Amino acid sequence: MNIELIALRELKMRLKAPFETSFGITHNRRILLVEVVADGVSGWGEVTTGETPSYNPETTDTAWHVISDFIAPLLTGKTIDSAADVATLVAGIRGHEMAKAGVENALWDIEAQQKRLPLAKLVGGSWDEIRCGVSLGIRENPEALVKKVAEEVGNGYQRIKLKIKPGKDLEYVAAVRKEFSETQLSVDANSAYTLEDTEHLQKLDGFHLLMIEQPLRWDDIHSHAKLQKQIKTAICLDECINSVNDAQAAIESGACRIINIKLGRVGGHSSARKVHDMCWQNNIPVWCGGMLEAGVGRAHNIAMSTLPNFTLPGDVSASARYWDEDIIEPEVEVTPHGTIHVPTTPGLGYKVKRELVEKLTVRKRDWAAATMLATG
Ligand code: OSB
Ligand code: MG
Repeated sequence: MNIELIALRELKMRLKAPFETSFGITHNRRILLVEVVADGVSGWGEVTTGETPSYNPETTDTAWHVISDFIAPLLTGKTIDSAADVATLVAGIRGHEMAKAGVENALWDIEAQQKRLPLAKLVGGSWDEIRCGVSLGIRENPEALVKKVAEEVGNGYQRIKLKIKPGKDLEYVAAVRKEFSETQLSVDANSAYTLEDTEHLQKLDGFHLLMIEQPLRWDDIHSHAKLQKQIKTAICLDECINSVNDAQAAIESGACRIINIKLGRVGGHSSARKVHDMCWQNNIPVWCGGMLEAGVGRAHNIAMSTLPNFTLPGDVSASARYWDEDIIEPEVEVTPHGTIHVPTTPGLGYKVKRELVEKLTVRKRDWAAATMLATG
């Protein structure tokens, strides 16, 4: 694959409803899209950073910087055998997994088109339908949360995840569990607690939750291992897992019984597959986490979720939950039994709506290989 062009753009997209986590409220997304052209074939990737460095250290602006000043100049004009080679080429750049993933994943889309394979098949997936859950932001009161849960259970979602933080936890979970005794429920703390809250967190054991996601510090596997020994509820790590090495450290130390794989957080499809395999070999089930993605990121998440050890419902849900109009067609839709049918056409399986993308773009920059400039 001869990388002829890399185009980076920022889109401004308004969420249909604000999303509140323990670290803040998001109204508008600043989304970076990467389009790569190799051998005349165009592929798309999405950078899944937040606007602020509160989930992980990356932001829309750090990714813009790292892609513009390091990744795009490094890759433009290079010839590679497969998309997975991108990870090796950018290995000298430390961290910035989401920036790297945005570019690497665009090349996976291209490789899948060239091989006439759906992306899901190229990454090694086997499911033809994936299981979906929803992640619900923090609400003003338990009643409002119960109402939202009822709506999403009614839509067919197979697992409901509640965002929690100190002061907005037990009472909310209790209210939901009271109304929904059979529903698969989990909670996500986004690092809002410390080991000093152990006794408090033990109280969650009474609600037979599927898991508690990332209760402690974003970079602290060791403390999660201590906590897991003292609570019955399975810990699922999110923020702590940026590589297969992190997954191994977490598994070997007993820091979690489940792992949430986010394609951006681990650096793209090649790394995600390694994390998946490490978990699979150790009987740790995985599921696909979400970052309030637009359609391109969502499509990549669907492909990844077809790997065999993705046995728990992920946070990959319908486009219409986030956007008035998504940037892909068809939009991502969820069946009444809470699944998404995996596309079977080559590449991403969804078409990027170029006109809409253009309309939403607030800045754009591209890099063309020298040979391409010469030939126009
Ligand atoms: O921790 O999973 C998380 C959104 C932004 C940052 C972190 C997280 C989330 C979500 C939303 O839970 C998942 C989604 O619906 O995309
Ligand atoms: Mg999470």
